[in-house]
Amino acid sequence: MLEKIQQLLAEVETLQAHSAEELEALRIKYLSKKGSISALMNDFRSVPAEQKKEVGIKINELKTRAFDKINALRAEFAQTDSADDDIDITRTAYPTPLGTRHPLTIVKNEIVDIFSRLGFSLAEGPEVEDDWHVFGSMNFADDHPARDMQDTFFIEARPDVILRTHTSSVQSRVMEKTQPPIRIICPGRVYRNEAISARAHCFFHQVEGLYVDKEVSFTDLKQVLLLFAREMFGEGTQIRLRPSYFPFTEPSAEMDISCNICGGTGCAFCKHTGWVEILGCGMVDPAVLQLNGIDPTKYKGYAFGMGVERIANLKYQVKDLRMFSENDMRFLREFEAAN
Ligand code: 2NM
Repeated sequence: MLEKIQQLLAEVETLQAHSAEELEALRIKYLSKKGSISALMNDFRSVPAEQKKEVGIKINELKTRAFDKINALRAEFAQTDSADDDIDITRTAYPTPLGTRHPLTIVKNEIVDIFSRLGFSLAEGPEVEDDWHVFGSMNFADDHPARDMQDTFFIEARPDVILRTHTSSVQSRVMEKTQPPIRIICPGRVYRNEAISARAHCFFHQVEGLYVDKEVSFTDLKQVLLLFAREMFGEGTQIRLRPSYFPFTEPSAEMDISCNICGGTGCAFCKHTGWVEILGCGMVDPAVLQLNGIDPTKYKGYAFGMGVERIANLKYQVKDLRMFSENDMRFLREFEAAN
């Protein structure tokens, strides 16, 4: 019996395993209920009484050694395993997939591209603005409701620091330092203090255009906008202009396009009118030219502004405006092919 224990002790000292399976086989061979150490325990009953103490101590020693040895081998495996974790051999060899452009960026780029082809150049400016460039220079009366805290984000204790509510502030900044001809297209994010819902958000994106020169007419405006509508929504697109009011233009108009979902026959999207509104426009009020350092007796201008979300909705029928700012990958991946 003592010989058998001695032999197993020697065996245990030299154990080696090259895989988790081999290690498990060793555990079963030595330590399981049917293993060789358990077998020794069974034989223990037949050991003569005077030898029981010595044999008992030896079996326990063997059991501890076997246990420690197998645990030590397992620890070695755990270490080499975690080093291997850095290399995932199941991973594809192809390059990491490219990201996609945001739908609003795709639409904004398309709008800017169309106007660039008509000779408009890109102008951008700050989102954090002052009262003058957003309201004062744009002919907003001192008591105009847009100046109200209800509509505009103010910085506490700094009444002259606001978030722009339209990108006209960029056009003011260009006019105050450039003399005509001016032909610019101004895309950017704007902010309004509104409760967030499926139809409104506290920020959205605009593209505004401005053309100032010696001879600029409402007819020019109409023709440029017709061309834009057809480039954006297709050759068959019709436009119509309805009289409107803006503080910075006179006369002012809102432009509809024939509904590009039903083709003008009437559907839920166009509320069965066959037309959908896409932008506001007008002849720049001479007072605005004057306020921005341009002589209104020499120059005239037209301007227009549109919401990028609105155009994107028309192109992609996005039901909830919040989709544009939540960055849900399932939504964004829909536009993989669009750019
Ligand atoms: C709109 C509608 C109509 C506009 C006017 C000007 C400026 F700088 F000339 F005064 N910029 N943008 C304008 C005119 C914007 O957005 C719906």
